[in-house]
Amino acid sequence: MGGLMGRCARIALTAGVCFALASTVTLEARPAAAVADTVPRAASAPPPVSPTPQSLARAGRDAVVTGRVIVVADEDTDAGARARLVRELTAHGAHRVDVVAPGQVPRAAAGLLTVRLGPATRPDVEAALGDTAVPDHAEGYALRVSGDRPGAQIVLGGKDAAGQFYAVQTLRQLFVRDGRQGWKAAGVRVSDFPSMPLRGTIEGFYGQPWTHAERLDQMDFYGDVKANTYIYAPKDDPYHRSKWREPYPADKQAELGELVRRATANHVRFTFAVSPGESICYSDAADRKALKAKLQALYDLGTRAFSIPLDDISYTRWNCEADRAAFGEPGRGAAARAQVDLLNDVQRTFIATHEGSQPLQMVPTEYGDLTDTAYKQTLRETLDPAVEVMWTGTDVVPPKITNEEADKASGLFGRKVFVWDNYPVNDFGNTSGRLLLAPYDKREAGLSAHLSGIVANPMNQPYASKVAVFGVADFTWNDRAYDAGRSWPRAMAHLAGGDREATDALLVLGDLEHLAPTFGATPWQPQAPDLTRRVERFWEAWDDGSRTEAVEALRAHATAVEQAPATIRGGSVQEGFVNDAGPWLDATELWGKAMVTMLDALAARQAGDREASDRLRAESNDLQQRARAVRVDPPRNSWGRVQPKVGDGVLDSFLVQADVRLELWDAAGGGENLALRGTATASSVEQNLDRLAPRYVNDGRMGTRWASGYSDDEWVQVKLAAPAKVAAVTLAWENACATEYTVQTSQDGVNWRTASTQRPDGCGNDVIRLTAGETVQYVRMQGVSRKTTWGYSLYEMGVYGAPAS
Ligand code: LTM
Repeated sequence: MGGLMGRCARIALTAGVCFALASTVTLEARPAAAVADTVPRAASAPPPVSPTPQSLARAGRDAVVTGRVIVVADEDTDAGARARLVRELTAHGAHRVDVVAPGQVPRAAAGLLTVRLGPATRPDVEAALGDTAVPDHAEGYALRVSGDRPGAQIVLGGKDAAGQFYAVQTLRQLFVRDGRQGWKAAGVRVSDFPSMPLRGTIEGFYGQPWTHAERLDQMDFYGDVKANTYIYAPKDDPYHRSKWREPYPADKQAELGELVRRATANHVRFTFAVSPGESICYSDAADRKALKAKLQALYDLGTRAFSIPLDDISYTRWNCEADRAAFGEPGRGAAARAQVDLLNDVQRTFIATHEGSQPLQMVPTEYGDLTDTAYKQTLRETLDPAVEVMWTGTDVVPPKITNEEADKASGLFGRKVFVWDNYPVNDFGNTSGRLLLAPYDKREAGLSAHLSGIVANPMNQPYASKVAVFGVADFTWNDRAYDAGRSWPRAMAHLAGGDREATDALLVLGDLEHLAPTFGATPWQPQAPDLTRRVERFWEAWDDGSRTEAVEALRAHATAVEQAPATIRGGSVQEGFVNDAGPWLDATELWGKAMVTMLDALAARQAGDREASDRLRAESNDLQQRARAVRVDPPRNSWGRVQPKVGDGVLDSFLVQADVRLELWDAAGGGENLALRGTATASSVEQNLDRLAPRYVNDGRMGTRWASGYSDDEWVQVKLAAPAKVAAVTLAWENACATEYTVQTSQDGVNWRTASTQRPDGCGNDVIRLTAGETVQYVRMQGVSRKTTWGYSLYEMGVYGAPAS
């Protein structure tokens, strides 16, 4: 006994923690009165908990964390839950944590905080939970925190091991300060469980896969947000797709083993996906053997969940002649027959024979629509009912997912579908230069009734992806209580380690990285909604004559933009996020400075100081040039070394507009984007596709675009509604941009003057300033040479100036 106590005392000194599942531990009791004195009255609202619990109510007093805490646990207590509990108690005021078995809580523990952790059916846990309901639901838990006399007690009872772990994850968010030094846990009763069985991410993007260290960090993050699924499916891991037959080299295999262990400790199912569809011969016994050997290698590492994605492959050709004989001529029905044959075989001869394996998952080749076809019919009728089928929504990137759509998808595939949600993934053309930091949104409450789960396909930037994944975890845990507007700041607070200033800075950045594109013309999340409102209010007030107030209000926000990067880099925000966002932070600081300086220029001009105004305006334009010169370097995305987009279409438009107002100070109504009311025409349209028609170049939307035929000598022009004095032209280029072009103006659309020749060093947002002396009605971008073999592609062409009359 003495030996054990001695060890405990030593450990307590060094690590602050003492584990002793032995029954013989005695403790010196802290005087009960000292504890009772510090017991606070129950505060009104408990701290916010994410994901939002199904039921959380105030109950009794808060429980003060005493210097020594007794944890009651046994061999049925989840190891990960216990380790985390001890860590959290230590971080919140416990200098010593003694872990004892049930029934062996020492008498001397009176007055100390007691924490019981284990299965909800363990007698001491059950008794202490009292009338706090234990949900009859996998991964569910009940939690009771009570500071009521005689002894403060916290009880965490899990329906299963994951439930215990999640109870601790909830408790860790209930600690609040007790005076200056101490901590207490809010007095609550929680009965909680997830609405969806599968919650998490699928690393399923193209481009540079995450590193091993980044993946390990993600597993811890998923544990924190109660996400239980990580599907390993990086398109550019050769052993996942192109070299699927080959085993992982030893070093990669060792990493995967470590990852599986870290996932398991966090109650995350590491799901191994292998994508053979580009080259498999479905009917070939050797290929099937190779596939199962690949799965077996991962099973041996501890993996118990498997997926066979068959997305982004062709079903108009076979990979071997034998498949033609086995399944018929290539086509939707034949492809489905071949796939089902393979998948049923894997489900029945591998999954079903490997103990502990979860049902096989698959991604159909038709994953993003609601059209019934021979392919879906075959899957629906012949795929083993145990197999989970993934679905991305009504498109690759759907603008929304409704209950009706999910219900229809379930009908088409003959089972509840598992959503592969292509947000915040940024591996496709429309996301070029973007970090996607908007909240997870537009998924209808009630989807849990129709889906088996949702996994987000994240960005190549793992830490920046946490903003959206936090929301996905929140939504999938409790879709009916999900509120994007409430969840988003909590995600930022999580990244900022709870620091308020850093959270606010992240929210400012998030607004500037808010645009979420679809594969089509219309983004499903708008760019910079907060800044847009502020700019609109600015121009209204400015035009109403409240110019000083207008400048003051917007300048305060512009200063917040300018300072956000330094705050984010200040130490509280996760370092990985700071690295992921580096180029965007560099650019944001410059854009913010440019905005502050331009507002100062407006104020100076308003005050009659033309000289100061001109100087400040030039300074702002110089800062904008520098902001435009920033590059994402080195790039992690397939879109390469491009300009990081920051509040594009809002912040840069404001600056152009302000600049033009200064240029045309004496002209009435100066500064509008006159192109919006003009008519666009072009020399050609790529493949005569209506969705790339010239009218999309001046519709004011960054998600739509015009694209030309594939030659250098192409142009697009806007005829303004009336003759105007034009001070600036803006061009927002897609990846197919010009390496050289001219901006031409004309009064009659026949005789043209070259106003400027441009040779940009990358595809970004160009601003071309013109001398607004002349009255013109036509403005044209005339291509000279192209960057790619495609044509020219412009999201928007803006023409800023003042009507001539
Ligand atoms: O969405 C699916 C099922 N497959 C691919 C993904 O790998 C890719 O990341 C996304 C976004 O580009 N699009 C896909 O089609």
